Amino acid sequence: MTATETPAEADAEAPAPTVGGIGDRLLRKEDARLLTGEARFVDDLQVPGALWMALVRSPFAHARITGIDVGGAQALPGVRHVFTGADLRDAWANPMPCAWPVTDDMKSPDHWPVAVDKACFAGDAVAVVVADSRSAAIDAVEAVVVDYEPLDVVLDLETAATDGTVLHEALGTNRSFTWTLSPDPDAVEQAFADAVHVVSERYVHQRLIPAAMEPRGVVAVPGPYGGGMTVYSSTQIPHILKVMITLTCGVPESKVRVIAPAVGGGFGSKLEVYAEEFLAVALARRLGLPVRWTETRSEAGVATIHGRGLVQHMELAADAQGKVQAVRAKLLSDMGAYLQLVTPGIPILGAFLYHGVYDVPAYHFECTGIFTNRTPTDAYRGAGRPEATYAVERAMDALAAEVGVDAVEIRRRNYIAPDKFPYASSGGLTYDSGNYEPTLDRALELIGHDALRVEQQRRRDAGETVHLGVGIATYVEMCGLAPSRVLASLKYAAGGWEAATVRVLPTGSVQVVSGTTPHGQGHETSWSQIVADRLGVDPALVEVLHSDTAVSPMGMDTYGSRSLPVGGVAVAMATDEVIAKARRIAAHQLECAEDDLELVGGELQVRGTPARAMTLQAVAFEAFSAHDLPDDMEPNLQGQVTYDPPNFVFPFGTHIAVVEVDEETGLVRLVDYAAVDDCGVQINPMIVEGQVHGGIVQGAAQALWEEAVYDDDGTLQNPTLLDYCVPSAAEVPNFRLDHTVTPSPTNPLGVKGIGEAGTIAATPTVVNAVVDALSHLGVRDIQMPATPERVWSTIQQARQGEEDRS
Ligand code: MCN
Repeated sequence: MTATETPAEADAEAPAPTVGGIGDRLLRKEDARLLTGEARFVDDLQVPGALWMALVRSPFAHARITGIDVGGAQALPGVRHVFTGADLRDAWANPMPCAWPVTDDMKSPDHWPVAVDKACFAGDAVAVVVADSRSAAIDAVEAVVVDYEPLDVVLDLETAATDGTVLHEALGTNRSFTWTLSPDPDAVEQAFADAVHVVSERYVHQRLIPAAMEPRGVVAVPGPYGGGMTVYSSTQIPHILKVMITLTCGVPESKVRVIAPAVGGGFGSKLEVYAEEFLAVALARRLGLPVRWTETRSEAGVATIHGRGLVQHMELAADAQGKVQAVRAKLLSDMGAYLQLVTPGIPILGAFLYHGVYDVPAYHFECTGIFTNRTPTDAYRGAGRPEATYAVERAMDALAAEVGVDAVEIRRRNYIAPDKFPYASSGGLTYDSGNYEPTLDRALELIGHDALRVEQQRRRDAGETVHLGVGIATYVEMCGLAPSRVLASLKYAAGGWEAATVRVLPTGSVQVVSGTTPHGQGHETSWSQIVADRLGVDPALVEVLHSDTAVSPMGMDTYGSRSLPVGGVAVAMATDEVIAKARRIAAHQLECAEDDLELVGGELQVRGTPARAMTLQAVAFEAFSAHDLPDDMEPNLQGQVTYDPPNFVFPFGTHIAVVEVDEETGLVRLVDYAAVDDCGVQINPMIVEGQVHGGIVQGAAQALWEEAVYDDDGTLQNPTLLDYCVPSAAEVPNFRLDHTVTPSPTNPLGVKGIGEAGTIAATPTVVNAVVDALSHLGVRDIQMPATPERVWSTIQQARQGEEDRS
């Protein structure tokens, strides 16, 4: 398949897949152990003799620490030690890392696992208790007496940008960096000067709490290497964590083993290295005993990174027909109190996408990172790309209103035409493949768009007070992080490759070692399908090992919807190496030319005489016994690949939401939703749909329900799930899903990622629907989340505005 195909066309053409091969809806191998309780999460681990750690956290968002009295806590039963930041100063080889210094002059304060002089956000650790039991450690936290001198807080981004109170005195400013992408500033100026229509909007992305099902946890166990450390962590990135433990704690890397056991979701929040991980290692080292910690839910609200948190100024310049000629996006992005692992890079991941799926000749993007007295921000599902998609898709609706056409028409006029791919965007990226209009057409059909518009008008004409709104967004995202050279040009410290080993064991089963770290995405199933499809074996014969740096020493882990387009592709390539080697062995044994062999159903057969054949199992045993191999061949049946992709991949799609908004109460109900996504070739359509389902709910949650709410002193008001509104199945309708298939030409599987797509699309889709429902009342925008109170107030303001104008 080379062009876009609907599923029906693709099925008609493709050869029948093997059972459990590429394209099959194989049930997830992982699920039995997850559903039966067999899976072991960090907190389930039995570690004899382990001490428990609990952290004393600042209740103030900004306060000087003038004294800490640990005496009372130290005297409590079961308490072994209480350490302050000063006590631990010599435990660190370096401050905690930020691996993405986006500009040469980026400012970053030293960030220690336990604060020394002052606390910079409510939740910042100021001391740590080590005790025999978890309850003893938690109780002792209450007995540590800390003297604080509260300081003025820096909370508002726009105020902080102009300085005033400076959070980190040594930096002299709250601005960490300004990053600019402006390939042709004159062209942008000219386009705005010539524009017939200009849209200028300000959008605010509230902070979100990632709220993975499993809070974080860590266990650090001295050994097994002399002077070494085994670390169990609920992390998405065991490989990166291993490097960072060495850099921060000074344990030689060859002596560190990191294991991510079963991990209950992360959504980017576990693409992180945290104070508690370094503390557990440092304390286990100092005390010579295992040290462990499990986060509580309300602790997670303040101590695990937050997502989003930015203000966008978005401008479009368009001609008389509404064809966009230039985009100008300026951002203030909330870093929180410190830079975590990739905090400054998050807005940069969206920087290239503020013109979205539209053919826009001139482009300007700039982002300033601001320090505030709040929990640090970092990657949260979509990381930069939901924000970009929100800005452009909301602004396109505003442009439609300005030009006087509908949301469908403005998009059709501006899409990048399918014959322009690969498309060199004005932002500097090359979009690999795309065909946007079929996803719009199919989504309109699925949702019954024309009938909805009739019903919307009927309700308005009848003077009903529950209004119908239809919101549309077409998105494109860049994922499959990433070509290492591109990451280098963006100043990201690490590479973007992925490693895989595939070996056929002597008795015929297949072992895959992957550098990816699944935490809900079903890699064991997908990777088995890729291998089974190529080898022609049963996927049940394939075992996938991962998430343990001693088993899988090479890897770059799971984030940025990279696992399939980088890690899965590496698995496919390693399988091809196995096949090439098996051919040589079989040709040698069967005394034929390699080209005469074909691989059919797990057997290498001589073309035309299928009785002359060797099963892969027989070939593997020959490789193992090594009695009669071709000259110069190593005795194994194994392929090993480290794959660095040549480009990102660019999934896309169109989502449509239908909402009902009650004018009298402000209540919004999400009543229907259609999503037509294109992630290239699908390995397992059922997993793809699951990813889209979860993604949509997460994106809709930003639009309607979720927000980290702070008071004026910088205290988080809703850290628990009683107050923080994570939606359940009850809040969402059944989704209508379909897809098109436009393969990526940049990898041999033709795949693109899907892990973040739903979240990227859903937020603007739902907000567009809410605004559409109320547009006849004069509402042009609404602040997220669109809670009943906020919707109601917005309607009143719009009414007041209309009255003032008349
Ligand atoms: N897939 C497929 N065919 C495609 C694309 C994907 O069959 N064309 C399958 C893959 O084989 C894989 C799954 O879909 O089994 C997701 O693949 P991919 O898009 O490569 O994404 P990753 O595996 O790299 O997952 C990361 C992504 C991110 S960045 C976040 S955040 C996220 C997400 O995945 N967090 C999740 N999905 C999550 N799902 C769960 N349950 N929990 C999280 O924390």
